[in-house]
Amino acid sequence: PALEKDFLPLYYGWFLSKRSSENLRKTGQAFLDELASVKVFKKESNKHFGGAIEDPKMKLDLTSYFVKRPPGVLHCTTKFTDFGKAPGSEDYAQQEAVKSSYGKAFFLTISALFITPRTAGARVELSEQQLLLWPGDVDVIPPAGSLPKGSRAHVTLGCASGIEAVQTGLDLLEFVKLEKSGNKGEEVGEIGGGKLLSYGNGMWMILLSKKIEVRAIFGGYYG
Ligand code: ACK
Repeated sequence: PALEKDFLPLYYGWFLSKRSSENLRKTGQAFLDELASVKVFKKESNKHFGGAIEDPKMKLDLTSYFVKRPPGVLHCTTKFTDFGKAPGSEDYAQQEAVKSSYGKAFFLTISALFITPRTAGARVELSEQQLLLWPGDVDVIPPAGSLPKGSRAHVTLGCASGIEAVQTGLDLLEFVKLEKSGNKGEEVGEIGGGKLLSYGNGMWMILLSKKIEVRAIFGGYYG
């Protein structure tokens, strides 16, 4: 038996393999490049992504707009434990599913990519088994309240200057909240990977016609 409490990580999550990370980054970049050349997006983008364009005649460079990109391999956070300081950390770490899955390999399904004026991310569709590792207290957006379990599951691909990565999951919850309230997004056409939806306020999502499977190891990040 341990004499001291376990040292908890900064966060738990699934860490994509190097190859899956590279592929997902590439797919994300291709999405940004293609989106930037879509007419309706260009028309709208001045308003929401204006910071990225100096000359309005120039193509918006979304890759440099989302200038803060996660270093190393990409991940999907399950629980942000903040080295044990975050509420519910100990409970989460003690769960049987968390302990028995630690270090195990998974396939995650990416069903959509999204951007907002703050963040770019990939939406993760969790299986029943994967939902066992999902905390009960993170799919909450005040004042709308709780959204279905796993609603927040995402991989951050990039953040605009001055925006922290925590925002990506909050932005995804905002999409889900809009969906719940009847705004399923306006279909504005097909681009390379699937159906492009506009939710207003600079929120865009592409529903992948072919979902992406990524390999990932469940574990903790200690920084
Ligand atoms: O992109 P992410 O999911 O958002 O992955 C990073 C990771 O933890 C390391 O910063 C996420 N994160 C940061 N703060 C929080 C928080 N308060 N709640 C949930 N996730 C967080 C961040």
